[in-house]
Amino acid sequence: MLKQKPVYDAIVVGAGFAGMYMLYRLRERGMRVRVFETGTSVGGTWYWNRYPGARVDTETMFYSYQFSEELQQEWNWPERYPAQLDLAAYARHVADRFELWPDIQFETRVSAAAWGEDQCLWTVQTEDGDGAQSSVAARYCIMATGCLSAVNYPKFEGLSDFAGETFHTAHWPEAGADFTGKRVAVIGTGSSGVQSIPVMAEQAAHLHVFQRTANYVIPARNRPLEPDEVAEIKANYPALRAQAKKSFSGNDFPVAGPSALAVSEEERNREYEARWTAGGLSIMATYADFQTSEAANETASEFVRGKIRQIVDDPAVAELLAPKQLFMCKRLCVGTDYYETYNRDNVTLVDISETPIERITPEGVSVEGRVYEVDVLVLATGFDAVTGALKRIDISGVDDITLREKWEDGPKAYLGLGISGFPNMFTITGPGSPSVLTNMIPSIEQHVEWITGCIDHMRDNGKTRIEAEREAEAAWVQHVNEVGDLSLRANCQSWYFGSNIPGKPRVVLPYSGGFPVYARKCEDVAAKGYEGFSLN
Ligand code: NA7
Repeated sequence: MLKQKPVYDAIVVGAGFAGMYMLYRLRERGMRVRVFETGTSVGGTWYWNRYPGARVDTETMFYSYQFSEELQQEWNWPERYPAQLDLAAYARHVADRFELWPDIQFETRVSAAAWGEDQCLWTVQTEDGDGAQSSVAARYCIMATGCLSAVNYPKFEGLSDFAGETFHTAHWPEAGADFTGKRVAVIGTGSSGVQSIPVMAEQAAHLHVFQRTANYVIPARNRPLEPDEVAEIKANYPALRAQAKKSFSGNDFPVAGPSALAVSEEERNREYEARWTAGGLSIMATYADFQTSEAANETASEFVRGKIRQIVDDPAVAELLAPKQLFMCKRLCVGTDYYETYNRDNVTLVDISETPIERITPEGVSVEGRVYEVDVLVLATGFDAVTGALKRIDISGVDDITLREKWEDGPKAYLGLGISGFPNMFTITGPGSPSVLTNMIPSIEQHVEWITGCIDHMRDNGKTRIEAEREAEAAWVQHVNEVGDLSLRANCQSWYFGSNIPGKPRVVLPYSGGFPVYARKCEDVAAKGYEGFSLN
């Protein structure tokens, strides 16, 4: 079927943790691979999100690659939740260690990708930093574009008229920003706002926080890692990693029991208290019925609200900070001194839940006819999650159908790995895979290894074209929606469902059946000769 030898065997879009590992795996097989990356270095999310206080909120001994025993033994994480700088350094170390640099072209944005049926090739168009365009062809096009990479710039009227400096947490300048003595407004109280607000409050003359929805924030309890605990984890890495893969989120958080309602209030609160004291995300695994029983969920919600009331001095402010939605409806946040920050004299919480921001004026932020005058505007407004980065590229498949047209009513993809009508294109942690509901790096590894196995199978069987079948895709999308709708999360407004982006169709983006079930399904599909894909 192949009429022309492609320039590359595979093009990988993005040099974050997914793109780097994909490059490593394919190159190991002797494939000619080119990676295109908009940034100037590797790391993806951990390259762009340089806002003050940015750090991972998954324990980093486990938020790291496991494909190389040498790598996981030699790298030393300094803290329980390393900062963005440490994660970016780790990404660069991986690129050094596996000599990935020569195959990555930086400051190059992929603007379009078109499938050519005649030659069974993708033609990928790129733009460099000066706007110069070029195109290259490849047999496979692998999207390692990230789930949280397409920045959400809200369309506030007057935003471009603002006279001061404007920053977005997900697109922070490399040189940093100094807020000393400045009046700062931050819009958004998701994970990025939660992490940056306490740090900015320490610098700013005054910080106004504009909150549309209060979130649940669990203390991180970040600290340096002790040599003993590092040694113990490293000595037991294979077993610990294997155990984590058996858990819903790939994190191995201990579950205290099947139901929060099956134990006494005293026992329940003891369990919540222990996890609050230990810090981090493990509280979300306390009881297995948080996503199925509103009453069970309410026990955790009320526990956190109680903590907020204890920490925050002003009862009116505490009430505004107390979330109204279900626990874990939106992504649980992990912070350091988040609620304590609202006790500072230089921090003001502005509730915009009922009265949205009217406009940005040259002087500041206007709400209910009052202008909050500031020197700096920080947008902590998140991402067009999961599908945004893919839809921002002009992707056209069989019969010139575009991905944007195909996904007009929401993404349709088979296992979040392949898309019918878009042969030889793979998406790493695409829509309909567990992705953002799990520890991302193990999920990335599982996808990269599956794609590599699939490409091996194609090569070994003399195949050059693979496409997800429409029926298999439709059945998987239906399953993703059915499982997603079972969870209480489905009743909330969140980026998991696209509801943070005006006009984005409301559909279930990640698969909520859990990592083990999903990984088994992928293995099963492969074992059955890539069931649901047509191979030619
Ligand atoms: P998130 O979690 O999407 O948070 C964005 C925040 O910005 C959230 O509080 C939003 O309120 C708020 N927002 C967004 N648009 C507006 C407008 N137009 N007006 C007022 N407020 C707005 O993004 P993050 O970057 O914090 O975190 C993303 C993920 O990174 C996180 O979940 C972790 O997985 C790591 P809303 O809740 O929509 O009412």
